[in-house]
Amino acid sequence: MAHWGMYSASAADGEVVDIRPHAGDSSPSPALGNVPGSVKHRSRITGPSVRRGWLENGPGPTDRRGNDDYVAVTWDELTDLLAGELRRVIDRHGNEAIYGGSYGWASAGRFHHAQSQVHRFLNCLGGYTRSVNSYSTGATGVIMPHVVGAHWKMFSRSTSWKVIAAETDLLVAFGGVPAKNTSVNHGGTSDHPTESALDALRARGGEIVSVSPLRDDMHGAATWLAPVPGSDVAVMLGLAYVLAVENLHDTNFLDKYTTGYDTFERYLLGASDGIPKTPEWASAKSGIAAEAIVDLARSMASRRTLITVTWSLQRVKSGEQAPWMGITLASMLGQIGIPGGGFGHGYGSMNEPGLGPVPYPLPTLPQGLNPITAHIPVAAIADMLLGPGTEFDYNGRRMTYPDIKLVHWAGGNPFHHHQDLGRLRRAFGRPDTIVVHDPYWTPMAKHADIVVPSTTSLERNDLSCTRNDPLLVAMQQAVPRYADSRDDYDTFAVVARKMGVADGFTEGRTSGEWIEHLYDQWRGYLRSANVETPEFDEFWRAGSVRMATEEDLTLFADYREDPVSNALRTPSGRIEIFSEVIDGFGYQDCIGHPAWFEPVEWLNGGRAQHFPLHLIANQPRTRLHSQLDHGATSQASKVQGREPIRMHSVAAAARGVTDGDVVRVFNDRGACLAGVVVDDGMLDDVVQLSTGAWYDPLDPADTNSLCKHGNPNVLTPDVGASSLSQGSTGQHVLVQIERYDEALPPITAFDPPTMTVRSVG
Ligand code: PGD
Repeated sequence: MAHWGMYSASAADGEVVDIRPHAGDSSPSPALGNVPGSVKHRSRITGPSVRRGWLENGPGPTDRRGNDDYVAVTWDELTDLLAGELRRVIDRHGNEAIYGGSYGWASAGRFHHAQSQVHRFLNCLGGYTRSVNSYSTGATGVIMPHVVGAHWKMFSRSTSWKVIAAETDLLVAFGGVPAKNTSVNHGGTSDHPTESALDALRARGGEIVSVSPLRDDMHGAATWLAPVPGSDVAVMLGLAYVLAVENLHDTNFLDKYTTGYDTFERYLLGASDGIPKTPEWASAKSGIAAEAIVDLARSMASRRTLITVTWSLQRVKSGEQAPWMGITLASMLGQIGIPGGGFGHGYGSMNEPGLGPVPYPLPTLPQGLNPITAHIPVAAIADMLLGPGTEFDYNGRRMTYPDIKLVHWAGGNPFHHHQDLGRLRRAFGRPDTIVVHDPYWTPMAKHADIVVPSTTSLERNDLSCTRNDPLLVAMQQAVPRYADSRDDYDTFAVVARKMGVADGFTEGRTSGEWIEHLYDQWRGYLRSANVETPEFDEFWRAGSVRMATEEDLTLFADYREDPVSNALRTPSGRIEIFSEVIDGFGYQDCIGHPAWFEPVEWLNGGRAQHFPLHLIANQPRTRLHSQLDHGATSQASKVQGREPIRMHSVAAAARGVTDGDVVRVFNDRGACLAGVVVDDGMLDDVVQLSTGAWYDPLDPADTNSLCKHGNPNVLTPDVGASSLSQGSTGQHVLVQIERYDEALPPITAFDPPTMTVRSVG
């Protein structure tokens, strides 16, 4: 099982040579094609390694990270060095000085889950500074609990695809429903039903309107409205205005199930700020014709309508507003809680929304208790490292960044997920020590001082399952451990022993015993719910066990049915169109109700005079994030070895470039090369470059170096969505593009660093 789906593998000579998708998968992910050849790829870390400068000079801030040689050490040496450095930092600076936030998707599997392992290990040592929220839903994760009293429930208990296919007459999808993203699911998946559900909706006569700058954000036929990127909230306000002035809004629903509509309406109609949010006003912001907005609003009010908002719309400055305004608009239509109507968030952002949830707890490795209270919103890592002691706002609190001396990372690649990589590199120069566990020499591993070679999930046994999939799967080892790599669990167990906390960490179990223990524990839960499952050995032989999932869900149906007994976990118990709590925070950039905030990175602002193209830095279709970027499917998409950038023919012609050319994409933060694919399925001045090409600096000594390979995060802004959430805003950035006429530098991202012989022992 992988995040991109279930499959079986054939292996020869320690390498996967062929894979077969799960027979029950209706639309297997193309990313499966990256797996063959991945075990022994030259970018694997063959054994424990230490950065030469760290080994020779000891811990401390340095500008050599990302630009140094490595020295191979033995496992015993690595254990001594790692245990000694953790002990030094804890004794001298306290556990708060360890940043163990360690964000990242790592690989599927309930036991060998890298974050759970590193958190459990650090908790045994007395804790660490942690991170909260995610890069996926950084703004949503903070705003939605204020508005509907929940966050993850919006996805895991979303209206089922089956219900949408059968009941929805009009699907209005802000950000579309990009099928490429549904090919992945955190923790794995055994089926990909999105495309067939959309086909079934159409076959029934249902209509789809996709509001997105990219035509292919919607699978199959749809009315395509292409707004200026970043203007969706203005479009939604224009739609809401029509509903309000034409009396098409459902005042009964608003009275019974929501709070604060009146205050919002004063803003909508311009009574509170002097700006009525008319369709003409929305048109001026978005470029969508006012008549189209009026027609759509009327059409929405006349039919069973589901409004969806993708997660990408909240991965921008003021990202809280799109989901908040989406649910406000759906509240005005009054169809929330009715099958096929209402609101959805995250369809097309990951496979999970629309799939039936499992009604039991899943097998889970306990992470222990972290007594350290220091934490940061996850995307504030560079701010924290560069500004120890600095104050910042987060969700109504004034907090202070801790002084981090040691960064301990397992299972993530900040050079994929973070923004403004030049700034991140400077931030990574500040701590005394960076420890990275990864199977591959990713750019993050090449910035580490202590490099711990991990196995991949193909080299170990594990259990896999997710909240919204019926199968608990026996992930069976396909190949032996590569070279001198180790499971993260075994690494932590040995270091824990050295530091005197082995009992707490391992509880006396090997990894095999843990897997069986977690299964048996889970089996016990199910038995108490009168559900029988096979003994572990039988399960392992069979390869999977099927669980019942809840089908035919409608989001908030229970709330609609009984808003008193099933009150939402908000202060009012209702959907908060106006939040007194948020209003009370007094933030200028996130007020008490959904509102339009002019973006910085958008085509209608002053910055566009310098950088006139709007780049959408979205998720790739050929891989998961940066994982297996060297695989066959990902490599086949590259243009002259560079990440493809899609450009409209008008923008391409204006710059004298055509299909297959290499261009330099730049702004005042950085620059990267990319390979042109001309595509008119977008506005003239929109370009699209996915995340995930491994960062590959032309000059590793220069933190702001050109990336030869096409990583858009050298360009994106490292600013929080707002004072409320501080969520990541990596989705949108303004750029300029020019043809690259110099000799093409070779791609070196997948080459291991230079290994040297140590000069001091
Ligand atoms: P991955 O490439 O999945 O990216 O960012 P994330 O850091 O999750 O990195 C996972 C790493 O784990 C890989 O290096 C892999 O080799 C390693 N790994 C796999 N298995 C194991 C294991 O068993 N042990 C260890 N130690 N390591 C392992 C994803 C993040 O990026 C996310 S979720 C989103 S939604 C964001 N999206 C955007 C965006 O839309 N636009 C921009 N510009 N930037 C984004 N960044 C965010």
